[in-house]
Order: sequence, then C-alpha cells, then structure tokens
Amino acid sequence: MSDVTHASLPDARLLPHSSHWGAFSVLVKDHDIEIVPHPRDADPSALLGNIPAAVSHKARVARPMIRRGWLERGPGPDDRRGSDEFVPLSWTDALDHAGAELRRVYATHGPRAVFGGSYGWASAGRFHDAPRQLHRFLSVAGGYVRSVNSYSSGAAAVILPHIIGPQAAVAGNNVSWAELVAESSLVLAFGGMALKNNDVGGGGTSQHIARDSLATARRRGAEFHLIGPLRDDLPEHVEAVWHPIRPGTDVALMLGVAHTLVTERLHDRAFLDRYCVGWETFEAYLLGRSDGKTKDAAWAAAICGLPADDIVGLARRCAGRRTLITCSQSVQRAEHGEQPVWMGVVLAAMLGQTGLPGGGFAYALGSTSNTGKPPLAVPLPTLPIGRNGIADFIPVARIADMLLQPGETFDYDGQRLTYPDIRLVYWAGGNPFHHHQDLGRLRRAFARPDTVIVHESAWTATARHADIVLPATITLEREDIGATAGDPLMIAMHRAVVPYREARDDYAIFSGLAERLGIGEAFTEGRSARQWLEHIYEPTRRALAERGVNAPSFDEFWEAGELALPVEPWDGGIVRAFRRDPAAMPLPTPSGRIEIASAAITGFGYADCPGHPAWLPTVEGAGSSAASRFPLHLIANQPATRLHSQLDFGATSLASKIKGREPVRIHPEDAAARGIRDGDIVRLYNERGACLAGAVLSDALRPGVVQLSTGAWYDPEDPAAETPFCVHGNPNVLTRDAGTSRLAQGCAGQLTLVEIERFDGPLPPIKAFDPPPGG
Ligand code: PGD
Repeated sequence: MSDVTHASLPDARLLPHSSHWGAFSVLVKDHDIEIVPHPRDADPSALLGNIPAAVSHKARVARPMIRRGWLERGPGPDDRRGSDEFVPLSWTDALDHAGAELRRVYATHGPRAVFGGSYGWASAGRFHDAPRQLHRFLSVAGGYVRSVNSYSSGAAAVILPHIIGPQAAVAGNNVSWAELVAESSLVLAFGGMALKNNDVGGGGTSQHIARDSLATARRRGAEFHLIGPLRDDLPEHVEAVWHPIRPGTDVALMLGVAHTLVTERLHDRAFLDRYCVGWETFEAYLLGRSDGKTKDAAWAAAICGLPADDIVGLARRCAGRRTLITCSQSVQRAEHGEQPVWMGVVLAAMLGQTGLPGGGFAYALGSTSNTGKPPLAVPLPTLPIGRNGIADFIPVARIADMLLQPGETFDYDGQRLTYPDIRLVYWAGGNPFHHHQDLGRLRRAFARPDTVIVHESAWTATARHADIVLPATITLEREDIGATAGDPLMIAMHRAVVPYREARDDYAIFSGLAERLGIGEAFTEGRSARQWLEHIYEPTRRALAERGVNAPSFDEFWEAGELALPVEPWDGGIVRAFRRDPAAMPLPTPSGRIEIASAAITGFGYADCPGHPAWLPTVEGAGSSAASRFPLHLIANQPATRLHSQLDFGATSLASKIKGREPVRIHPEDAAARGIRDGDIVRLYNERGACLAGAVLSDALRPGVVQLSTGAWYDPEDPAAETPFCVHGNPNVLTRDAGTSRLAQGCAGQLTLVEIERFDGPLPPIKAFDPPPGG
C-alpha cells in the first residue's frame, strides 16, 4: 500500500481525482458535488472552485453538431465559420460525415493537408489526453502536419539547447526548491515567481510547495529582488525589493548589471574561461567596442526605466554570493523572448554560480507547480501515439500564418521551411480562440480550410469556429490515471458523474471514426478504456517491482486510490555534473560549454536573434511608432482564477469579474488621466481590435502598464466583424501575431501596446456561455 492515504477513501462517495491545478476528491451528494482538496496539499488551489459548475453548465455541448453552411454546401473555405448556426445530428450521422470527410481529404490531398497540431492543455489524465488521442488516431489514419514546442515556452525551448542544454534537462530541474530554501543567498527573479502560476502544472500536483518554500527561504535570510512591472509577481511575504521595470526591457537591465560587473571586476573570469565560449565577442558588445554603444547602467536606465544607481547597486549585491537568477516563462513569451533567457544564462555565468546548489540560472522555476521537485525513479503510464509518417511541422504559434499563407517559406532554427496547404484542421483538447494572438486574424485563417473538426466539452470560441463539433466528456465523467513527472503521487482518477447528455470520451469518438476508416483494430488494439489504463499502468508497476518496492496490481492501485512513487535524489542534473568535470561531462551544446556567443546562431544570420545576447528594440515597445497612439503596455498574463480559458464559467472565475467582464488592472495615475474610476467598464483598443473589461485601480503596477489576464472566453459583439470587439475581455483580440524571432518563432502574446477609455455606452450582453444558434 502507498504511504499516503486518502482521508476517507473507505467512504465510497469520496472519489479520488486530479486536475492540472491539483489532486482532489469528489464528494457526490444527491444532485450536488463537493470538491475536497487532497489532504497532503497544504496550499490547494482556489481553481478547484471552478469544477462543480462544469458538470452540467448550459455551455456544455449536448449533442454532435454540424455547422449549417458546411452541411448544406459541403466542405470548403467559408467566412461564416464563427457566425453560422449549428444543426444537431445523431452520433452515427456525425461520425459518418467526419469519417467521409477524412477519407476525402486523405484521398484527394494526402496527409500533408491534415493539420493535427492541436495544441492545448486538455485535462490531466494520462490516457484521456485529448491531443495524444488525436495524434495516435491521425498517425494510424495516415499521418498529419504537427506542431512543435509550446505557447508556454516557445522561445526558451529553441534557444536553450544552443546555449546550455535542452529545456527538459536544464529548466526547473537544475535548481530545486529545496536548494533555494537551503542555499540561495540572493534570488533575482526576472518576471517573478507568481504563486498563481504555481497553482497549475501539466498533470497537476498533490502538493503546492512554492509559497512555503519562498517563506522558508526568506526566514533563513534569503534576499529577493523582483524584476517586473507587477509587484505581486512575488508574494508579499518574501519582502522582495521591487524593481518595476518597463515591460520587455529586461535584457537592457541585465546588460547594465553585466557592464557594472565587468568594469568593477566583479565577474568571475576563471569561470568564464573554463566553462564558457564566446566571452570575448560578448564583452566587445557589452563595452561598446563592436557597435560603439557602451551598455553601462546609464544606458540601461534610459531603456528599462529604473534608476542607474539601482542597477549598479544590484550588480554589487549579486556578486560574490550564492545568487540565483530565475527567468519566468512570461518574460520569454514576448518579442525577442530568446534574449532574456540567453542573457540570464550569461549573467549567471558571469557571477560564476552556474551549477552550484541554489545558484546560477533557473529557467521557469516557479512558473508551474511541478518544477523544482525531485525526478521520479520510475516511468509514468503513457499512451503510445504511434509513428506519424509525415515530417512537416510548424512552430506551434504559426498556425494563422500557415492557414493564410500556404506554400510560403519561413525561417525556424536555422531551417527554411514551407507552410503546407491545409484542407482539414482537427482540434481536440485546446482552445486556439483563447490561446492565439490577434483573434481577428485567426478568424480569417480559420475561414480557409475545407473543414474544421473539434472535440469540445463546452461551446468555446474554437467549437463555434468548427464545422463538426463532437461533444467530449469532462474528466469527472471518466476513469483515468493522474500523474506527472513533477510529483510522486499517482492518482486513480475515479469516475464521479455520468457523462453529460450525449458526450463521449475522446477515445470513444476516435474509436468510432477509426472503425469507419477501417483502422479500428489498429487504433484500439482491441482494448476498452479500462483495459488501456491497466495496460499503460503495467510498465510503472514493473519498474516498481524491479526496484523491489511496493508494486501493487492495477486493481489494488485502483482500490487504494493513489500510489506513492519513489523519487531519485536531487543531483543538479547535467549542469552540476558539467561544473564538477567539464571535460568528462560536457554540456550537450556544440562546444560542450555554455555558449555566451553561438557560432551556430551567428551562422543563421538572423537580425532578430544575433549570435550573442543583445538588446533589440521591439516593434511594440516604448519609443516605437505604435507607442504614440497606444501608449499603455498591456500585460496579457496567466489568470489567477482559472487555468487558461478552462472553466471560465466556474465560481472562482466568475467571482473576479466586474459586471460580467474580466478585470483589467490600471495604475491610479493612468486611470485619473482618463477619467476612469475603480469598477468602471473600460474599452481597451489598438489597431487590431478592442475589448471591454472592468477597471481595478492598483498601485501594484508600474505606471503606464495595464494588466488583463488571458482566458475570458472570446465574445465578439459581431462575430463576422473584420476588427473584433470582444465584450467580455479577451486580450488576444489586441495582441500581435508575430513570432518571437526567426530562430524560435514562439508565442509573443504577453506584451502589447493599447489605449484605454471609459466605456459609457449601453453594456452589450455576455453571450460567451450561451450555446450558439441551433446549439
Ligand atoms: P486551455 O484553456 O487550457 O488553453 O492554451 P490552451 O489552448 O491550452 O484549453 C484547453 C481546452 O481543452 C479547453 O477548451 C477545454 O475545454 C478543452 N478540454 C479539456 N479537457 C478536454 C478533454 O478531455 N477532451 C477535449 N476534447 N477537450 C478538453 C493555453 C496557452 O495560451 C498557453 S499554455 C500559454 S502559456 C499562452 N499564454 C498566453 C499569454 O501569456 N498571453 C497571451 N496573450 N496569450 C497566451 N496564450 C497561450
């Protein structure tokens, strides 16, 4: 038996379950359900409060639906996607239509015309993971164009392997929370380590430890510095020194700090010589020898808006102690997002702390709940996705470019690639009309393919932009296994409620389609969902048995409700090994060392990502031409009241809204200048679109900055309008759809320029949670 037991598991109605925001139990009472946090979690997430509404909300998709225009005129590009009505069909008819269309596209255009990139967080189980189910299905069906990387970490995922090592090896697991608690003397947190981000992590967690770890480190005397425009990106109890930097200018500040380190001889030359390549090239840039511009503190101050004395002071405080530089995911989710990650690595190297416990550089520590924890000693249950025979891919955030510009070439990480001509888009487990930038442009892009098929549990904007909508179960309606590499507890996710109306599991939907395509056996391998759970559990059980530790049978695991998995001792990974012996344990970079300058990246010849970290002005930053018309920096960050767009209709999310609109925080000075009072409804706008939001006046922002989180369901007043006006508060009507650079082509949605005005007109109704016409 596991050493962690569920509080009242013998009570048959208290059912173990899990989510991306934490493990919990469900108490089913007559027609009501109660969500009980896992007893092991001392700091459970408030997002659990969103779950009960999901069970039978009016926003749920009740039946299979087909868009009227598609049903009547057949497949083809159509501007009415997103504004058309829907027609309910039986499952048999809907699957027949979807199957026939898949056959047609595969036969007429081939697998390169099928986009299965289908990015999205879906739900937490290891088997009913909708994107993996889709990938497995399309691999068996003939292949598909995929997407690579993530909206979370698009820039870091590509730059890190060039300069220090793959993200999986160096992010979140080269410095642990335990080391931060015990060893770090000074933490310089670029973009902070906001507790709201720690609430969530892919696959969930049974213990949210960030709040306590930060508090304990502080009590020991660790000094925290928050570099960021939002004061609450570190919790109050760490008493951080707040450096309210101008958004998007972290690299300038880092260069100013680096310059001070060099001119005051505080940098660790021995470390740079032994462990790095490219120092001379970078130093020439830093000191202005290569471009005539000295990157000193005064230079940096003019760009980043912090006093030069503070920059000099920060450099002096960082030197000669166990300094940890963290870089949040948000900082790289912006134009030139590769640069702060690269420069963070360089700054840590200059301080000579890289690879020491609690020191050096940690990417994304604190950006999700499952970073900075010891690795598991056994493999996790995993659904095999088969082999996709198609090599074509796009960096994930280039979806609109791909649909709008088939046949055009683009750059990515040293390659010149071509956008495929996509005829069929298949999405399961994601919400691009939440996650993508410039939603007006995305709407035009979604008008291009012949057919869009979506599995959704609710009428998200993505479902509304589909031709065929197949109703999916939510996680409470099915059995699964909850587990993640960042947590030692594996959860037997019991079914708590029956499926809503006609909803089916993604697996059941794909099984039905696979039968129609004549690949039923290849897809299911003859297993029911329960048999798959037993099947994918087996490698974990075997590995446990091989280690001679508790290895319950599947039935025993299911009965117990959870299983504690062994973890490996924390060893600092490849970076610490490299520090100990750089000759024997080189980094997996081209030189085997930390690349302060990269010959490979220099060779790519990208002006927007040169061969060493550099300050690059942004199209939408202070001093840009857009800033004269749209003077406020909008931070469109992760929400505190839901995961992305999931369960926006839930109690925790709704409680934060103002007259039903998403809250936007604005500094009192900026509000006063515009006649805006706390609680007013305001209109944010720029040349791409506009949205309404409810004003919250706050001095926790740098003046000139406003903050509107992502995830309010897109609710256009007129879904067919060329320039979208979202009456609910989705910031992605405003954000710019451009890659971080030609290197990574990552999502740059975090920062945008906008203007705001009070909205005095009659308030348009919120329709986001109502089914569409016919739905
Ligand atoms: P979610 O809201 O999690 O957003 O984008 P993502 O698409 O992941 O969408 C998941 C969808 O899957 C939901 O609609 C949910 O209903 C559905 N779903 C859940 N479970 C199931 C299931 O079992 N089956 C099926 N078929 N569907 C299911 C998140 C993305 O947004 C991310 S990761 C980041 S980091 C980005 N962040 C920003 C940002 O900082 N700023 C801007 N402007 N934009 C961003 N977008 C990105």
